[in-house]
Parts: sequence; C-alpha cells; structure tokens
Amino acid sequence: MIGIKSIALAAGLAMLSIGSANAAPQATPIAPVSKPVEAAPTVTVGDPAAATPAATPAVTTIDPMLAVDGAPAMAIDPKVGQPVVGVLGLQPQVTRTGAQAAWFHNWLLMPVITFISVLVLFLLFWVVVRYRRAANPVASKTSHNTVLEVLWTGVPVLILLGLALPSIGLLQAQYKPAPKNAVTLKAIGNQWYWSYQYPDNGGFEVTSNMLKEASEVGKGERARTAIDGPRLLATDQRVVLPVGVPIRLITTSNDVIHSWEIPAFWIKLDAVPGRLNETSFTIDKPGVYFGVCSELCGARHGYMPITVQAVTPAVFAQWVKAKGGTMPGAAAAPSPAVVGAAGSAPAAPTAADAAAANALPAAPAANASAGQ
Ligand SMILES: [Cu+2]
Repeated sequence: MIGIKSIALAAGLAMLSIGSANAAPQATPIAPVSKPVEAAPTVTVGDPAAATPAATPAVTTIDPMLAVDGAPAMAIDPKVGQPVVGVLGLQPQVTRTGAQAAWFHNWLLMPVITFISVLVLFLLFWVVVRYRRAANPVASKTSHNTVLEVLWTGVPVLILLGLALPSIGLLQAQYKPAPKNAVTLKAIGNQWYWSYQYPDNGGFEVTSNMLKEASEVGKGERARTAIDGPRLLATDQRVVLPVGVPIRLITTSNDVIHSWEIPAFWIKLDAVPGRLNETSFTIDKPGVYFGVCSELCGARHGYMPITVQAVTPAVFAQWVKAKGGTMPGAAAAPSPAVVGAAGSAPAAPTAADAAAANALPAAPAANASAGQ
C-alpha cells in the first residue's frame, strides 16, 4: 500500500520536475509581494472569460501568470504567514477572527496573566521576608477576616467574567456558519498529504505534496527552492483562495485523523474520517500562508504541510478556469461536456462534475453544519 503510494508520488514529482525547470526562471525575480498579483486583475476585472479570447484562443486554459503547477507565481513575504526565527507571539493575522483573537491574546489575556503572576510572586516574597521568624517572632493568631474573604472570592470572579465575555464572542466568531456566497474549500487529509476539492467551482481536485530538498530527490526531480517557501512548509501545489470572499472550509480524512491548520488565519480544524467538520473565514490580505498538519497522524505527520496562496477574486477565477473548473456566477462556458445544460442552473453541472471527477463523493454541505 505504502509502496504503491510512494511510487505514484515519485512519478508525480518526476513529471512536475520536467516543467519546473521552465517555471523557475519565470518566477525568479523576487518582486514585492503584491506585484505579480496586482498585475492580473487589470486584465480580467469583469468576466474572466472575456479577456482570454483576445490572446490565444487555442491555449485559453494556461494563464501566463501561472507557474507550471497551476499556482500563480507569487513571491513570499518572509515575515508573514510563516514562523520567523527569533520572534515571539502570534503570527500576523490576516482574517477578522484572527485579528480579534490576537487582540484578545495580546491586550487582555497576556496583561491579566502577567499582572496576576507578578502580584502572586510579589506576595510570596513579601511573606517570606516580612514574616520570617527573625523579623516576626510572635505569629498572629487571626484565622478569619470577612472583608478579605469576600474580596479574594469576588475579585477573581470579576476577572473571570471579564475574560469570559470576549472569549465567548471569539468562540462564536470562529464557528459562524459561512454565508451563501462563500467559496467552499474541502480539505481531505491523507497519509501523508492533503488533497483539496472546490465543490462550488466544478469540483476539480488539487493534490498537495511537500516539496523535498534538493539533496533528497533524484536528478531532474523537482525540489524546493526559495520561491516555494521554507523547508518542510513548501508544497508542490498551493491551495489558491480569493481574498475578501468568505471561505467555507470543510475538512475530512481518508484514513486517520489529521488537522488542517493555518496559524495566520486562526484556523485549526480536525479532519476526521467519515465526518465533515466545517468553519468559515475571510482572508483580508493577498499573500502566501503556511501551516502544517496539527494532529499526530503517523510516521510522516511532520511532512504534510499546507500552503495557501490568497489572491484577488479575479485571479482566483483565472486559476479556477486554468484548473478546468467553473465560477458559480458565470454562464455555462465553452466546456464541451456541458453543451446540453446551457439553460440550467450552474449548481447542476457542478455536482455532476464533482461526482464524475472524484472517487470520493462530495457529501452535501448541509450535513456539515448539522454535525457541528
Ligand atoms: Cu496528518
């Protein structure tokens, strides 16, 4: 079983490496993060289909911006979306829930915790010094003090209440159901890689494997470069998501429990076999964000990272098209398979495509919210 998987993986990497030789020089100029992204929307602001015919009608699915693996080439900000050497604290948050949580952590929890710890430490020292035997030979016999007892019960209760209120608000924000116009990303854990489906966009699937170091691959195989991201975090295929659009994240697993996590999104959601977990978030800033599987899932648990590339909605639409998918709002476009279904709602071909293209049936999202 593992043997077959690793052979398939090696074959896939080898195939990717053929093209990566071409792609690398294209992406090499490490431009400011936003540059490659901002350039594209001007091409296809309205209907993504409108811009392509002008260029080369024969090769409409390949966007010049896309690297060979289909992900738009985007430079990485080494201080955002990944751990930084020597830096403490939470990663810069790029979702509203993340910002709320970071505020709660940085400006409420940490000050309160620090104050209480320092106060208790001070009291301990004070008791040790002031009431030591030499300084205080006759000990007090006091055993009750009503005012003190009311205070040391009441003050902690007030502190806990002050923490509980924003905490409950944060909990609620983290599990807020996604609105109707959300883009659905289904993350499926496998031993030991992630696969992704876009049920709202034609149900195409993306498989994301960790990129190995140059010293670990055979000659000619694709290895990690600085453009891909840090060691153990870079993947061969990035998950592409639009910024400013609510994302409905659904997780499940094909084998054991995994956990899909992106620290910069304040997202960590278990991927459990036979079950759908759901949450939602909205990314506020374009960029590349890294995460790892966060549930001990086996021997290669440490080698199934997650790479999300957040782009503008227009670029996302281009990417979806390049992957053979469809945008929910767009008219049933020049896909030869859907000639007959011109008038029908976009949802119908989407579901049909998903069922046909994927061995794993796309379970209805309704179950997910019911399960929560
Ligand atoms: Cu895992």
